[in-house]
Amino acid sequence: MDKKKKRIILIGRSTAGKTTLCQYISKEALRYRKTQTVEVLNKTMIDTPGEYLERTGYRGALQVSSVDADVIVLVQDATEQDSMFPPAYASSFAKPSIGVVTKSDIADESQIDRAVLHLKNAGASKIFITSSVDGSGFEDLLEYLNYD
Ligand SMILES: Nc1nc2c(ncn2[C@@H]2O[C@H](COP(=O)(O)OP(=O)(O)OP(=O)(O)O)[C@@H](O)[C@H]2O)c(=O)[nH]1
Ligand SMILES: [Mg+2]
Repeated sequence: MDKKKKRIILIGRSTAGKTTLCQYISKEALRYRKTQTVEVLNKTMIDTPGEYLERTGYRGALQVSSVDADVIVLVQDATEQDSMFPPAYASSFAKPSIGVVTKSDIADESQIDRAVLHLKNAGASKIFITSSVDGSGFEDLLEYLNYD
């Protein structure tokens, strides 16, 4: 029997690559479109605008939206020096949280290491290093989520 696909909510700053990640997972053509509001894609992915994390007054909206998810996915751009996630942010959701590093195709090893550290500090239990452009790192992630 197929294991049930995990419903995910993607959280990360603007331009982190959340929507692109959804497009890659859905096997859609990658097309830039700024996310303006919470969107449910393919019934399993809750995509959120980066502003909801960046503006502290909006963070409650992420908590509310996360109710429908099985897993919290914290998304960190490897080329981004800083992290928007407060320390132990993951523990504010009463759900498993994983981390996804994006843009590994344009980052060097030290940038990727730094992004992994940001996600560990945020409390991600498992971390996947991906590129939606060259498709690397998705095998493990999709297996974890019971996709395909
Ligand atoms: N090189 C590279 N570029 C990427 C990758 N993922 C996303 N991008 C680019 O990063 C930019 C922002 O990607 P989005 O997926 O729209 O970012 P987002 O996190 O959804 O941003 P908001 O909707 O504003 O919250 C786009 O120009 C993407 O093409 C990747 O893995 N590699
Ligand atoms: Mg988006």
